[in-house]
Amino acid sequence: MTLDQRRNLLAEAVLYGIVDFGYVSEKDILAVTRGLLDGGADIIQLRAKGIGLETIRAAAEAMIPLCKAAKIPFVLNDFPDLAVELGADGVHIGQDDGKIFEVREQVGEEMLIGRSTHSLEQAEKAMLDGADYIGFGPLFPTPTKAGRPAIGLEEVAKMEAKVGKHLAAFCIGGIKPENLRQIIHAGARRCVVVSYLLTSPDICRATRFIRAELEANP
Ligand code: TZP
Ligand code: MG
Repeated sequence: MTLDQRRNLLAEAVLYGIVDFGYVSEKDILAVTRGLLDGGADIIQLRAKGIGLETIRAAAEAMIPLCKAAKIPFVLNDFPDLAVELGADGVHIGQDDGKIFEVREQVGEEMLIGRSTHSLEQAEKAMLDGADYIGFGPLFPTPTKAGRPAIGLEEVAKMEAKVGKHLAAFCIGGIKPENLRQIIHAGARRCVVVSYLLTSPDICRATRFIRAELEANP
């Protein structure tokens, strides 16, 4: 995928899915990835905290062909060097994973860089520092990132006006059908959903539902 294709897909993206080893066992990686893709996720990330590099590499190598076939960007959480080696479309880094310009030097000009942000200030800084997209959250308390205080919904509109106008900004954290309308009403246009999708009995159907809601409420 060229950089232009990656950027165009990102610009259109509304739903970002994550295959998170906290919820998915190794043997289910492919089925879960397929469920997210078939349900209409616009981007897929592999997130594997505390997992050995070889296991991460194997999971990524299984997921990448599926993402390629679906023409959906594959993003690796952490590990910029491995992202380059795998030919990932993007790398996602947190606030403690170094400066964006340093990661840019590692991954080159062709790869998307996403940054986790937890406040309006961090979101603006990530944009100015050259992130291609941001995650903004958690909006609600979430077991996926336990212990991190929720931002709350008042910040969403401010973030969308200052940052989301200029780059893809995905709201994240505790998002599920029960609060989806609420976040859309607060101004969110794009989101990342992890635990709700990954613990759904039918991942494809759950993904389709979230996507349809996001599209129906622009
Ligand atoms: N960053 C901020 S909140 C979060 C991450 C990775 C977790 C999102 O997962 P969930 O299960 O959708 O709350
Ligand atoms: Mg990280």
